Amino acid sequence: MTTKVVMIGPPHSGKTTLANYLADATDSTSGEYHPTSGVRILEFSCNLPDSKAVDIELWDCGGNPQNEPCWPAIARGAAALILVANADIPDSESQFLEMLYLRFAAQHGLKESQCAVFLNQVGESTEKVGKVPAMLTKVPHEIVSMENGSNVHAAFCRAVSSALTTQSEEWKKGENQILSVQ
Ligand SMILES: Nc1nc2c(ncn2[C@@H]2O[C@H](COP(=O)(O)OP(=O)(O)OP(=O)(O)O)[C@@H](O)[C@H]2O)c(=O)[nH]1
Ligand SMILES: [Mg+2]
Repeated sequence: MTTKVVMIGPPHSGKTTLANYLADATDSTSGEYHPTSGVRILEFSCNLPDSKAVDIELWDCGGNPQNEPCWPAIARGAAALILVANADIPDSESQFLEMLYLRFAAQHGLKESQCAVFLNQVGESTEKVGKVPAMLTKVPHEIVSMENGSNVHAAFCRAVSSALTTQSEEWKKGENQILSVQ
């Protein structure tokens, strides 16, 4: 079974760069900015901490709000949501992140533990880390940096592992509820 993971966040926050890196795509180092129009889907496999390999379908969404008409279709059936933000979280991005969380997680029944905020530290690591928006304080968040490489893979695997654990707990709860009314 393939696990659908949706990655979204403000434009230019580094989603495509991170997604290419995770999928080992060859064009990950060009450095040029090409805004993602709509969504790109990358497929790869991920080794979870319990050594289980999981097939991933990573939906790298363009952060431009003009893509909004596609959001419900993109969100449908996702097991995990990764919000990517610039590590300093400018005020202008805070509300946008909260809105994305509502649209992609809350409205589709994803629990906090099925979501993650990646605070992407671009360039030198002296950049100040901003305050996580109020609505997202209970969502696990991690500082990620392409500059120091390997923590991106580890953060991604942790997010997927947590999402899948929660998903199977929710399924079990649902089954038990059905059995209890029969
Ligand atoms: N040096 C460096 N540059 C980065 C890093 N992450 C992103 N960039 C650069 O920042 C720019 C934007 O990155 P993208 O990954 O295309 O941003 P995006 O979030 O996919 O943007 P949209 O598709 O418009 O939503 C590109 O020029 C990248 O090369 C990083 O970790 N280090
Ligand atoms: Mg992009």
